Amino acid sequence: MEKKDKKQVTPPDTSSIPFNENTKDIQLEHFREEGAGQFMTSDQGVRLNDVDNSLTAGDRGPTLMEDFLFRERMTHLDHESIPERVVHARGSGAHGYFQPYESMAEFTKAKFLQDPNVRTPVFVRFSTVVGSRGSADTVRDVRGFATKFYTEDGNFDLVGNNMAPFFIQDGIKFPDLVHAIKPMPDNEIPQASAAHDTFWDFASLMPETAHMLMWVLSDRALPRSFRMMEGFGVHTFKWINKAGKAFFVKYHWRPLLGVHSLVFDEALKLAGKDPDWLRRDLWEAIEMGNYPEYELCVQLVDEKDEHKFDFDLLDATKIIPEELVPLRKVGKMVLNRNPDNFFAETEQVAFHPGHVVAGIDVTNDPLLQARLFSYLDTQINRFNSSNFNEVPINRPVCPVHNFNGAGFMKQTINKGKVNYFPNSINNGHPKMASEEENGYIHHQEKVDGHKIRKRSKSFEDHFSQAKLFWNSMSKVEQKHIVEALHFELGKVERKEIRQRMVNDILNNISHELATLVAKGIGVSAPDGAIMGSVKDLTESTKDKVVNAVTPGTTIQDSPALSQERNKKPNGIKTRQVAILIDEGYDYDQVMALKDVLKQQGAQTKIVSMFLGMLKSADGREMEVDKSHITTASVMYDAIYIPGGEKSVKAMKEQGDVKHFINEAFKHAKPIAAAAEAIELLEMSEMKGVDFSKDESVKESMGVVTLSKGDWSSLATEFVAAIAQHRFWEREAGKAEVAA
Ligand code: HDE
Repeated sequence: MEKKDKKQVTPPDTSSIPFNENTKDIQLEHFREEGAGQFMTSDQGVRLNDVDNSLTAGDRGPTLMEDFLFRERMTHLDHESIPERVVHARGSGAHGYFQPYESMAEFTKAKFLQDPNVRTPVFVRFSTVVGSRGSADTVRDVRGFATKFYTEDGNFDLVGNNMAPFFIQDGIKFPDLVHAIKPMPDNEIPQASAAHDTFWDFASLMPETAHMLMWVLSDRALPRSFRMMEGFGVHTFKWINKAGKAFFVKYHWRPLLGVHSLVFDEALKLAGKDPDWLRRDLWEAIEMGNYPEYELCVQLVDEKDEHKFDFDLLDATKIIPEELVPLRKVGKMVLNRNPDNFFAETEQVAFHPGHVVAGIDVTNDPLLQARLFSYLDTQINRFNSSNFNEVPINRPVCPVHNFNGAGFMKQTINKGKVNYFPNSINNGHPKMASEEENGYIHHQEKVDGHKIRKRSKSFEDHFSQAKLFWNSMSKVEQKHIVEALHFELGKVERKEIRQRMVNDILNNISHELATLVAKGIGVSAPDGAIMGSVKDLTESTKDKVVNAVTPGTTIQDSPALSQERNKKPNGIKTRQVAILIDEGYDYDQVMALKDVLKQQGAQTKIVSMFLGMLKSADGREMEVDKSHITTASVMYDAIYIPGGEKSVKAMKEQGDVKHFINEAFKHAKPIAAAAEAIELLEMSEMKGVDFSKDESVKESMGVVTLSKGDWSSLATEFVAAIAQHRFWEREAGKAEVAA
């Protein structure tokens, strides 16, 4: 049982950055227009008099060809969309800023990382990968985490994911991967899901996917919120300092609210109840001033240590375990403004891993090299023009002077007679920048070899890190991976694919995993472990933190990979709590918890059968926020049911209330009840919970109750339970994994 000490609830370590008088806030002055108080005009600025009626010949006659106003309006509608992104089509964006904690000059000359008093504007787009633009937010999938830094030295794009490795090693396999995971080519089924024959056929034949599969099958594929999700740059990049010294660098984004996930059943239900779950959560948090915050951290490796690892730093299916190279904090990103226009900003933002600034360079990772081609190419397809960089959301904050501009949708009007270089007519301007003037200079690297089409030998090991991931999970997380495979492979119609996944992929990761999965998907369990069982490892190294390991060491357990084992006391800020009541509720019991939850930064919603004002037992009134039909337990992190004889009696007859409670319990969420409301819980399906009553507050498997006495003690215990997020002991017994 993984039980944390509940009393240790302290606010998150926000490592705040003071906004002192010297702070320079670089402004993103993009062209924004508001229609308030203005006349409506045509595209040419002509004031309009009637946009309700077409120009017709007579009262009931045909529309005239000459109706240029109608044609202008209709043409715009007909052309209102651009091709959706082939992957990462569904996304949500936000503006904010990034500020370093200290100068990184020792490692990079990138200007935005030099001065802790400079705030650089950013735009972030979070996305799902597989589904189309209208698909649901909560599906099992990788999430994109792409950040555009508008630095004084030009735009830097950090185009990452919420998972640290990737499926494949060489970009030439990307079209196959995308085709396999996208819906089937004949019937376009299923939408936004990997659970079909083509994806698992491909995966079962491609052992290099093994490590990433573990991540995608883990709880990380079901983030509770974009605000509670890690980000990773995936590839190894390079930083170069003023002296020309290079360091290998891996990027990590750490959310200050901690990393939390949904359970799969909850994610499936949310996809129907609120397909915009993650988008709405991000938008509303920013509107309410609860700005999402992430710390940028890096793992830095000296160039001379490149070959000291038992994997290749250029292989994007590998991570550098944090126990080998610890994370170093660089600065903080705060997302504090919603976009004004979804299309103009979130849809039109164009990222590219090749958008780098002086002090940052790419490496020879073959996956990254392929991306350097693909992103420019895909933007040209989306915009039908190479001038996408002139669209406001993509424009740098620093001046742009070059001769690239002609072509579709040119925005800037460049003046002068010269559009070539070198020239003498314009005194050689615009001119080249020297290294001292922050001119971009690629880091020099000796490259010498034969032209070959062959994978490097150092890329051959596909299973060690998949094993490491499996070994590092808590028991509950391992159980979730097994259940995810029961679902994903259970949807595969061809038995030979299911069997191949078990024999050729899973059994190479863990014999135990392969056996548990085989049991649930109707195929035979493999005979024996091909590469040795991990059972002993799982038992012996679990919960031990391995520190200060030097490069070259092979590690068997990385607690940092586990969300559960790595959980920090992050408080309950922005958690959603439903308070279930009906007429005759106890007003004081509602307010006692509502006030404390609010103080701690959580949000409460009063839920009842119908909307409107609801009378308490002593005649005071309260407004209902959500009716049963408009909400569901899956939209909350926790629930509270106050007493009041009449209220509880009414709710005992309401199927929706019973379902609400049972579902929250099944999803391992904290539940609190006061006085008579405890009877409601006793009637529910809460196996194993201790309801024996006394006069002090009681917590049993995340169910917090108090029959009478001081309601503030109920509030304190409930806050501690919400901070724990989920109570996995309720899942025990369902499928004992790795036991
Ligand atoms: Fe992408 N990817 N990708 N990708 N990717 C795109 O570019 C591609 C990869 C990622 O919010 C596309 O503008 C190739 C890794 C994000 O606008 C496209 C390869 C990582 C986004 C493309 C990869 C990513 C994209 C589609 C393998 C994590 C959304 C639309 C060689 C480091 C950005 C677009 C946004 C989008 C190609 C692999 C992250 C087609 C060829 C690894 C977050 O260009």
